[in-house]
Amino acid sequence: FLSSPKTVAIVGCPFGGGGIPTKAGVDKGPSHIVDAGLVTQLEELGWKVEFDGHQRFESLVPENDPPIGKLKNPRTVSAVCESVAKVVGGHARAGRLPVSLGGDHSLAMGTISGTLDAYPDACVIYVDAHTDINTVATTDSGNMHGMPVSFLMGLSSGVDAFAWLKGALRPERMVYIGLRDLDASEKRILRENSIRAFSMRDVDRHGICRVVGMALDRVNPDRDRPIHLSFDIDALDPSVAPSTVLPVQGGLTFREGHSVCDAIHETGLLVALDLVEVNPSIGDVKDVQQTVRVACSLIRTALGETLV
Ligand code: B3U
Ligand code: MN
Ligand code: MN
Repeated sequence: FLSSPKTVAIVGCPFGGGGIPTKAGVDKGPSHIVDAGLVTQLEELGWKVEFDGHQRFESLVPENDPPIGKLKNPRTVSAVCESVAKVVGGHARAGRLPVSLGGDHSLAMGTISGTLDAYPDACVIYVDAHTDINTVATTDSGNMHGMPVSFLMGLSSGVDAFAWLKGALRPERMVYIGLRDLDASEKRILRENSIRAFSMRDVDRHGICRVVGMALDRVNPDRDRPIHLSFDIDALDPSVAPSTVLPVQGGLTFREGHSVCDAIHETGLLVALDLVEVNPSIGDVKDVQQTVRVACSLIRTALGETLV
């Protein structure tokens, strides 16, 4: 295993095409997070920071993108994610730690593919209120931010537009933390594929530190695999992070969210990080400020900030 990256590459992904069409604005998340001072904050932690700019996806978007089955904007989502995979994979191969800012969580198809290209033995810790694992066959909404994991695991095959996606993520290399809002179809997919999932009930029972420990034991028993942390801000309770599209009561507290990031940092194995689903169009100015501030704080903690 390579020595841990010393340079962070911030990849702004202003994309909402996989989100809920009536709740626009998630594409403005990255600029808010960067404008809040993330680059300086990470430099102060001792990182070299390369701001890779906000990606420009306009030229990739097809003029006409009718649904494929239920899937909304499928060619657009695919093209954007393929591009993100190349950018993230490039940074990872160059020994930098990509921090991808969303944007909606369909982007995970790109970010996680990029990580797996560079580190085929990587594992994924997916922190979310949702499993985002609906397949082409099970999705009700057709919103692709509810589906990235099924594509990454090869459970949604047969869509030509996504032929580039390898589906190489193995179920035993991925684990969820923070779940509390699953479709019945998603519960079945978890069972059928033996995917380990820690819900808020597990956090209630065991405490967040034990949950993260058990999650790592599952995907990284010898603590020798690179880790991709994909953090959906809606894993946090809406009282902590209100400006997001799909708030669900009963989420992680401010400290619990940070404990996850802290524990992952402590492994020394973090190679890529996503922070997604911050939507500055939701809530008032204070809500947005609070959510953006929490997002920056989670990122800093995952990258080594300590309290004392
Ligand atoms: N499971 C629902 C709602 C949803 C879950 N996660 C996201 N959305 N991002 C769906 O639309 O698939
Ligand atoms: Mn998500
Ligand atoms: Mn979510």
